[in-house]
Amino acid sequence: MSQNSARFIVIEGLEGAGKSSAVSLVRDFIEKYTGHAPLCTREPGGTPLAEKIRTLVKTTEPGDPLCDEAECLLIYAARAQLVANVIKPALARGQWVLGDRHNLSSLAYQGGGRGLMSLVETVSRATLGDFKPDLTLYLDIEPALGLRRAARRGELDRIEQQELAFFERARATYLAKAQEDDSIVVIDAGQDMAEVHKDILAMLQQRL
Ligand code: T5A
Repeated sequence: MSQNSARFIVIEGLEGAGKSSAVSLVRDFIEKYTGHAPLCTREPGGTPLAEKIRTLVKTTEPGDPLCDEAECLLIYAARAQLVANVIKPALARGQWVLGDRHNLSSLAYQGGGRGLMSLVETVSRATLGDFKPDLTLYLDIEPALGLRRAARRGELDRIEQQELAFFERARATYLAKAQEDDSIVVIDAGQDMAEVHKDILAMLQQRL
């Protein structure tokens, strides 16, 4: 694999969509396809500083609720760190990068869910410019089903405790963005895991 053919692939979806197992599947596929393991990242997070921001974003501070604008800006601060210090250097040295969430999450959650699309677009342009994934697999799930799956794992975090309508708006934004952008592929994540994985592999074989 030549240096400049390294790609940035991202898995997206609402809570409980099955991103964790999809990441393992895609990581193994990339390793077989390129002969090298990809660098795996998660957002928010993925650098020491960005992981601290992740904790701030996921937890509730008693008496000092995180306002929507601060949530958005914190997430972009974490992403700017990750892109500058981890993702771009990896791609530059020829290593593929596999992301568990990236900018599309902000468009969906902060833009669609919180109604801050104008802020999201402004900060996205200012921090990322035209940098974007080569391919995004969006695992589409009914929010109620995804949240039931997520709840089975234990206590829900600050964002997971939002009302269902928040996730409905986020999902609608994911689907609208996928319609506009050829590099975003929608996978039906409401199926059995085996079916979801079959669809992911078929799509990877076709796209790569
Ligand atoms: N956020 C993040 C923003 O608001 N804006 C942003 O820009 C970014 C980057 C991150 C939080 O931050 C928000 C979104 C999030 O709320 P997170 O922990 O990284 O938090 O993300 P989550 O979506 O919360 O991660 P989850 O672990 O909940 O989702 P997954 O990874 O999609 O779910 P997964 O794979 O663990 O599956 C959940 C359960 O369902 C089962 C699994 O076995 C597991 O038990 N499952 C299935 N069961 C039946 N059939 C299937 N097909 C199944 N697939 C999975």
